[in-house]
Amino acid sequence: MSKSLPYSVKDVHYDNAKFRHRSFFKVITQTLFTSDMKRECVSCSTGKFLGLFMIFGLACLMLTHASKTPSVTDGLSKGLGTNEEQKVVTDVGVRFKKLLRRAPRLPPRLSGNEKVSSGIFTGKPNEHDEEKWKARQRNVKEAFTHAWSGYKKFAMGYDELLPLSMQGFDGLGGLGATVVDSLDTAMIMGLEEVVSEAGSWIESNLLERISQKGDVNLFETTIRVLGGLLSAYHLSGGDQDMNLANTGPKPTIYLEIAKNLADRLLSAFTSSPTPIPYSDVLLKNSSAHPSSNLLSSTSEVSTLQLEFNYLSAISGDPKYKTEGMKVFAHFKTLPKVEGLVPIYVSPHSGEFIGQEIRLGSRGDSYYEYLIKVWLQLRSIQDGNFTYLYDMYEEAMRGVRHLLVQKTIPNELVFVGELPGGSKGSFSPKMDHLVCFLPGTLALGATKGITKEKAMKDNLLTIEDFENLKLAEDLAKTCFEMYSVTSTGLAPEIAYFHTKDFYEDGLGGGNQSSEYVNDIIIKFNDRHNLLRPETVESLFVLYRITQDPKYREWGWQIFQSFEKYTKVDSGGYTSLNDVTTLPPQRRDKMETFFLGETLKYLYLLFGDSSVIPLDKFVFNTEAHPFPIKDAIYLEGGSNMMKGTM
Ligand code: DMJ
Repeated sequence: MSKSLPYSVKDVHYDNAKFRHRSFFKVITQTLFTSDMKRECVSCSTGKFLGLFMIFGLACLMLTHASKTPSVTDGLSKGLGTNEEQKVVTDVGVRFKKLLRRAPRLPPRLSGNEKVSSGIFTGKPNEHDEEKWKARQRNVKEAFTHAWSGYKKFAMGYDELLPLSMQGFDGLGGLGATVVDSLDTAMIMGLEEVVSEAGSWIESNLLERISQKGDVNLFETTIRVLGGLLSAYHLSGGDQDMNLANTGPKPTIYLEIAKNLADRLLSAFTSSPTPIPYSDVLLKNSSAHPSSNLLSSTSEVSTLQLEFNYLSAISGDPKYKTEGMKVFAHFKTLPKVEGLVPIYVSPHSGEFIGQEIRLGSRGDSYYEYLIKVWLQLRSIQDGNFTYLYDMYEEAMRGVRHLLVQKTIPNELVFVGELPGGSKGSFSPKMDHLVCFLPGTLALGATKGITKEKAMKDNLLTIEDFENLKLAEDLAKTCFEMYSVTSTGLAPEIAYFHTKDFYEDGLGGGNQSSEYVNDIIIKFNDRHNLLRPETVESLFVLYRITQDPKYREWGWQIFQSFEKYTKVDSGGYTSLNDVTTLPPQRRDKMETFFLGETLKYLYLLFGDSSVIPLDKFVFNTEAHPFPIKDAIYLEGGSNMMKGTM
């Protein structure tokens, strides 16, 4: 990985004064000094004195409100703001010096990006802003409490709440998935009562459920239940770093259950004749079998490793990591299309099946885990896992080359699909699931630190900049998929108007959106399942770029969830159609609304030092695991021993 370029040439195009924002003071002074009044004033000596006095005073005002055009320095320090930076803003002399050595300006940011922005970046958000975001964060916490109260009242111990029919439903094998998926969100939010209720339920019921239940999906159980237990273990003080839970069971309880569950899940690997695990596990007798079409999804078999690696690290038993990592080692050897892979793989032959390539369903988190597993393991490796980074980089080049297109008429950037592989035609279709990608791209570019720091330390390559640019462009498209609808909520799938594709009369319903002709929403795709991917990306992009517009976008989305998905009796519900008002409701609260959507919104509106992205990696279900050199060292003897 080259570390040579401080920034891409693309980032310093030109300085076009026409587009630059002019402050109120500039407008006043410029008007004043070109008017007759100015000429009359300077024609007498009092006038001259007054004129000079005014010039001096106005110059001071201009300097203290110095040009708000985003410059390299401004753009990068936005939202950061130390006390020192704040002082500089009010210190005319220092400000003047700063002005003299101002770095080249970035291209102006225009239109859509600015329309919901809270203002031009001026360094640290002011006190009013901070209070505003704290209040908004409290709103998210209240939403979580409302969601949990509905679940507790009507569905405690079931996988999911059906909020309209006010009952529980076991759609994920019957392990009380909502309880486990919600627990670490409650810990992060400091909701002790929920931590205690969820923790006690887990302690009293989960082991028994695991030993008695039948079929579960390997991937869903790993990311939601195993992932939830592992982050609860960490956040409650399991490996001693932090303790966000003053209540609930001891961390070793979570670890014990996690190991029991993972031991059974391992049968999906050990029963398969290849390194590709079967998709389903019969928990009660630790046996596994393939799905009905005999295939596994590419994303499913490659989205287990963060969890299994961390479990190996904290249990001291390398078997979980060994099995999980065989999948990636095997994928490394398979042929790909510019790093992109088909969405099905056979556990019997170990080969990819079919040609279909997409970053939506069945493809998505393969790409996410390539970079996240590398981030998790990179500090202990002797280069052993560099291939993951290489596979990720190659895949992102493939995305940029084969899948990225722009819409007509407004040039929204989207990531389409190749239903027939590289030789088939391009489909301008994007699942909402693809909206995980902006966050992953940004994380992959800076490795979790801010863009400002990465640039200062010369860490970004041209490819990193290209990935960051794509991340920002795509995040905007994902946000517009919400804005374009009548409800302000995104559909499950969107199509995009291109030179080869358009269908009339299928807009999102919000006629005031300028993208109503760019985004096409087919009848069958109009539902919303309370999914997290867009707010996940907004959270990561806010942490990395510090651009406040991502918070504002997140706030708009949150308000729409509040307005259209909240159920009075408790909980939130999926919708059938986001394009009509009032929207028809679906009667299901997915576990990831509590595990992911509300967690990411809460973190987006909060202090950036909570769960920092260079010290934690979030699994695909938003459960954070620590990245610590020592605990991931190869071999059981070097791993931190479970404290049981
Ligand atoms: C979650 O279970 C995970 O984020 C997964 O990777 C994709 N689907 C859902 C959320 O939409």
